[in-house]
Parts: sequence; structure tokens; C-alpha cells
Amino acid sequence: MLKKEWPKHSILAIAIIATWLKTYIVYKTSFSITIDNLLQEFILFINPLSMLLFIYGVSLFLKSEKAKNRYLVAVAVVTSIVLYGNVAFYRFFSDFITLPVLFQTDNFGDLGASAAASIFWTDLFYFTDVLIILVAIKFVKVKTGTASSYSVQRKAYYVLALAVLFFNLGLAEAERPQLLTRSFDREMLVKNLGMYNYHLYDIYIQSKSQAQRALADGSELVEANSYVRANQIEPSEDMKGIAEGRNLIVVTLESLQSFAINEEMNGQTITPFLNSLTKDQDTIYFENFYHQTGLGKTSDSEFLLENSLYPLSGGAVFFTHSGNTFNSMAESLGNEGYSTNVQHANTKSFWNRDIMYESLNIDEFYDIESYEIAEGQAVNWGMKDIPFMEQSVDHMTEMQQPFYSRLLTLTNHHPFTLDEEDKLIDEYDSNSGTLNRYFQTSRYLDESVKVLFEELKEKGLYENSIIVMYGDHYGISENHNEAMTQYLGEEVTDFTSAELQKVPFFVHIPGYGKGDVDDEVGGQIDMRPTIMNLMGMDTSKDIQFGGDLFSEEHEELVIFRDGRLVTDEVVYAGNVCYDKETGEPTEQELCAPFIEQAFTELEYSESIINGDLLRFYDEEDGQLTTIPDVELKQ
Ligand code: GP9
Ligand code: MN
Repeated sequence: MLKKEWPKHSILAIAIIATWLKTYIVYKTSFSITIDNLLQEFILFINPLSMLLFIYGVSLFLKSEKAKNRYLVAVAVVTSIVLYGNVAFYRFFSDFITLPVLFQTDNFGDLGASAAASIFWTDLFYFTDVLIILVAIKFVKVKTGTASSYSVQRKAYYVLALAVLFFNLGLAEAERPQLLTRSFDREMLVKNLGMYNYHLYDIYIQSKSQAQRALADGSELVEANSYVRANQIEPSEDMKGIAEGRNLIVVTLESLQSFAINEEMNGQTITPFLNSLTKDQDTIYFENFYHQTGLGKTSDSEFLLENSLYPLSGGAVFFTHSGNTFNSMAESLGNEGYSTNVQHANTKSFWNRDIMYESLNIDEFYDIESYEIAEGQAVNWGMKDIPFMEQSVDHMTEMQQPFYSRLLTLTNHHPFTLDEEDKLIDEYDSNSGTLNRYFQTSRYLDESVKVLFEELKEKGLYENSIIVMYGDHYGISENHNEAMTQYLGEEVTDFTSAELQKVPFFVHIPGYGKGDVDDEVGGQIDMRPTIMNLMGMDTSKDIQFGGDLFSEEHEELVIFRDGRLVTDEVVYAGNVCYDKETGEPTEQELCAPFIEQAFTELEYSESIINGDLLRFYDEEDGQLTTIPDVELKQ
């Protein structure tokens, strides 16, 4: 009996479908990928397809059936290994593989040991598609036709593959705007782009930064260093070492902008506790303090805090340069005998923190796994700030002292949703639900800070600590200008928008007694030098762009990541120079020198990051280390 003949490209089709479905099943069974709605589930389902179409499709260019089949099997094996590698890695690290992880030698020991421990014979399941293809090759008899229309078929095939890719990307963009430019989180990338596309993207991002790194030599550092030295200021003598030896607690106030501080919304106080701190004798509150973050949002603010370098103009430096050498505040405090950690009740891979924190030499990361989230204790992005504060202080009681502990809050995050019982004030009444709810979540955040202070006192940690708090970035974007105009009672111009980038900065030193509201114009770049001087640490040899806010010499110039700038006299925004006092446009010449300086400073900072230049620098003696024939001019 004649065997039934299958259409010409049946094996190719079988291969694509088998690997596609297997991948989806593996997503569902071997990773915990959070799916919030049907669209996300659909994206997850289709996301392996585009890449599989592309790579399996290459077989169409091969001449003989034998070569085609071999190629299909090879692709199935390679993609299975990639997928399975991730599964084995995930079992141990609850994360997807990224290139830096493979190249960080510290990780290798762990990797080998844990890989062995997490392999089971049932894992052969992950190779089911290879088996299916082998069986198909053996038993499916395909038609052998003429090759005449091949190129047309191939074209049509690749048009289809492209269409699937763009369809996928379009859905991903709708679901997660700016996914590719900002990266966010590996889970989000895998969820939206698919495992295979994610790896390509990862290779692209990592090789781009590796190439820049390879091309750099220490000589670029010479220039950057002379710029830093020329602009270096003497930190304040009065404040030097005032908190030496104490625990350092830095709280990141999610999305909190200064317009909420000491203000009311429809007669209701937005941040009563923080307001009381601005009048407190142990607190210095900086009212003219600006965020300087870019696309990396919270992570950029962490970067500024730890390094006093500017984040990148494109992408999140936490993602693109997590393998760099840095001289972080955590590292310096660690050298002084501090135990260092970050506490944040979110997935550890968000903003690539788990990898970046290793480069920043942060000893420990208390991520979501370190928290017990009881019924009703989660809202919006995750754990509510109040139980977060309580449990974080519990962790502190276990820490080796002195410690440097950073707390990243989360509730006051877009879309600013709250449970009924946590709404301590009413909503606002503008046309923007976002702004209306923002006041309520800010109020909740304020309450959580109060809880933090109470808990620290109760646990006996308060007196011997210093608490620094800063707003990480804006919460209300320019999309809500109309609503903001209503709230502020004045039109939001480019000038106002720039001024709205003010975020609160608090330095609270129990027992200090000389607290005040400081009007010094400064930004997040100044946090590291300011804090380190308080901790009694010398930063005179460090490569940093900020200066101590308490110093008489501090320069009142804040450079935004997008090139806007603010001084004590002018604001430069939307290519217009404004008088800071009146908000009216003024002569461009008044801004010109600062524009120039901003450009230079951002360039130097960027070259340090792109070239990974700090690997050539020894901050102990301020000398270039690995290039003997280049000397630093001091
Ligand atoms: C996520 C939190 C918020 O872990 O830091 O990130 P954001 O979107 O504000 O950068
Ligand atoms: Mn944030």
C-alpha cells in the first residue's frame, strides 16, 4: 500500500508547532510568570513563534531534504538547551539567564553546583520536540516537488515571520510601553518578547556595552578626572563625621514630589508626618532639591545615590552596565566595617537589581522572598509600605551593626491604587484619576514613614542611626498638566514642569538639635558626597560629580538627565532660559555657560560608564592603575 504523501514542508511545520507548544507548556509549568489578564496570556502564548519562524525557516534555503532535516533537528536541540538551561537556572535563582551572570566569575561556582543538583531524568521532557521531529523525519513522507517557485515561497514565508514579529512587538508595546528602551525586568521581557527573543535582546545589549568597554582605555579617564578635580569642593567641616559610626538608613520615597510637602489638597494635609519633620530640630529638609533620573527611574536614583555619577541618556544603567566596576557608597561603608543591604519587597530581578547590587558591593538584598505578605497586605505593585516598614525594621534588629540599610518603598507608584481602609484622605477632583489618587497614596506613604520612625524607636535602633530620605523621581508626568494646572492654580509651562522635578530630601540626625529648612539648590548627584561627609568618610579621591550640600562651596547647579538645568538664578528648559524668581524668559546668555558645563559633565559621566573606566582607577591613591604610561594630572 502506498503511504499517504504529506505536503512539502510538513516537517518544518511540525518542528515549529512542536517547539512552540513545548515552549508555552514550559513557561506555564517551569517558571512562575505572573499573568494579570487575558492579553498577557495571549502574548505569552504567541511570543515564541516569531523567532521560531525565523530560525527554523532558514531550512528553506537548504538544498537537500537530508540537510534540511538535520538543520531542523539541530535548531530543536539548541533551542531546547537554551530553554532547559533557563529552567535549571530558574530552579535555583528564580531568574532567567543573562549574559553577565555567566561571565561573573563569582557566580560560576554556584552555577556548577546548583546545575548538577537541579537536573532530573524527567527533564528529558524539555527535549520532546526534538523527539517529535526525529519521529516525523522517519515516518512522514513528504512530496518532493520542483524547486521553481521556491524563492517566492521563501519570500512569503519571511513576510509572514516579520508580520508575526511586529504583531508581537506591537502587543508588547501596548501592554508595556517602552519595554525595549527601558528593559525593566527580565520576567517582563520574557513575558512580552518570549524566551528566544529575550536572549537575542540580551546579547545585543550586553555586546554593545562590551564593545564600548573594549574600545576604551584609561586615557579618557585622565580628562574626566581633571574635570572632577577642578570642580571639587571642600566638604563642610561642621557636619563632618556628625553621624560617624551610626547606622545609616536611606529611604527611597517612591514617586514623591516636593509639591506634596507642606501643602494641602482641598483642605487636607497630604504629608503630615514629613511636614512635621521639616520643622523638627533634628532634621535638615532641602526644599530646592531635584531628581536627576532618566529612563531607569528608581534604579537611576539608586545609581546616583551610590555613585554620584549621572545615569545614562538611553536605557537603564542597572541593565546595561551591571558588570562595571563602581566605587559605591556601599563599598566604601563596607570597607569601614558596615554591613550593607537593600530592602525592597519586589522581585529581585526588577531593574536587574540582583546583578547590579553585586557590582555595587551590597552585601545582602532582602527582596520579596524576605517578607511575609499576609492577606490584605498587598496592593498595586506589591507589599504595602506599612507592613514593609515593620518587617524591614525587624530585619534590622538581626543585622550586624553598624549597618547601611536602604529601604525602597512601593505603594506610591503609578497607578496609585489603594485599598479602601488605607485611604486616609479623599481623592482630588481633577480630570486626572492619576493625580486624584496620587494624593491618597502619598498620604499613605507618609504614614508608613511615621511607622518606620516609631518602629525604630521601639526596637531601640533610632538613637544610634541617621535617617536619610529622598523622593526618587516624579510621580505625575506632563500628561497630567491640565490637572496640575488646576491643583497649582497656575498654568504649567516648561518652567513650571522643570520646577516640578523637585523631590524632597531629608537628613534626620537624632540628637542633632539644629535642624532647619535649607534652600540650597541641589540634586540627587549630591547625596553621596553629603552623606559620606556626615559619616566621616573622605571622598576627596573619589570620582564623583556631586558635592556636599552643607558645604559653603557647594555649586548651585542641578543638571537634569535630559539636559535641562536649574541654578539658584535660572532655569533652562525647552531651550528657553527662565529667571528662577519670576518664571519669565530671560536672556539666553545667562544660561549659556551652564548649558556648556552641563553638556561636558554629562559627557564625562557617560564616558566613565560606557568605557567602564573606574576599573582603571584606584580610589585609595587617586591613580590610574592598569596603564603605566598614562599619568593622572591632579
Ligand atoms: C520597582 C520599583 C519601582 O521595584 O523600584 O520602579 P519604578 O517604576 O519607580 O522605577
Ligand atoms: Mn520609583
